[in-house]
Amino acid sequence: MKMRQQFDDSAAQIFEREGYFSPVRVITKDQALHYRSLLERYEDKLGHTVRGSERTKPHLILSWVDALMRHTTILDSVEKIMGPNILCWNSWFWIKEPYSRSFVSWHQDSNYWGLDTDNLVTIWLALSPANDQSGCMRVLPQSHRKSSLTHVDLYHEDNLLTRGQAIQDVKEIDAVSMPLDTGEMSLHNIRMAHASSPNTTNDRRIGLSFHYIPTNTNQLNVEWDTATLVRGEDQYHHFEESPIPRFDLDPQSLDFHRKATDAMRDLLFKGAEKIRKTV
Ligand SMILES: O=C(O)CCC(=O)C(=O)O
Repeated sequence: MKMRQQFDDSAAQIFEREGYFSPVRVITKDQALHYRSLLERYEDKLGHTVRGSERTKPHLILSWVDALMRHTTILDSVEKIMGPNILCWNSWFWIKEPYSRSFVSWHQDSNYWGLDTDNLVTIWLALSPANDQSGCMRVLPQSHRKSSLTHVDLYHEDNLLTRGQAIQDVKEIDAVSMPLDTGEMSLHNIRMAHASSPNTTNDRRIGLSFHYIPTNTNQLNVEWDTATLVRGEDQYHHFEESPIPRFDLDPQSLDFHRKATDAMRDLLFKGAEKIRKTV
């Protein structure tokens, strides 16, 4: 596939056919380094690197993540895929420390997010170099066209996925890497099978993902879920509208973040209780 730097109409056609597109420049390297320094300042305040619920929905408590979630280049790209009415359902930090064994097993997010849309787009923004050495994402082209693949929960301490969900019969030879320079993003569909390997470099591999859905999406697996309207109009109100942090760690947002990340944890473990007891 020819790599382009802009998500234009022909890129949108490639996305629809292949299930992914990469790379697209969103911010300059210097801007990305600035955002990385804000993340690391937050980690200094926490006294540890982000973990657990701190990885989930950081746009609710960090105003710079909220701003990135609304970046025009990102939203213009997403609009080409799903039209003008867009919610951001979730964001996540995906960090692999230098020489860490952290990995992500092959999985399709559609399998456990409970959303009734095939149109969710994940944006993965690199705040440091993501390449084969640092463990960039790999995808199985066109896997978004296949019906749901069978996953098993393998619970591995180095797996960045909560349950270690894994598709087992993947032919690695069919996989394609999505290397990103600092400040670039990749896009992939919710049904796309994807994975990543450990970081063998001396720098952190830092990704920030945003997950956008059309406003008519329903949450089928839990009673209560949250999302933020980032463009257009929401005529459906299927999700509780999230408050916007006025500044980093806005006390008004901290409680909401706690409730929203508890709900997300329940969602991610839904259906896994039986297996959980046996591991
Ligand atoms: O960061 C990674 O390596 C995997 C990220 C991922 O699974 C996702 O963004 O859905």
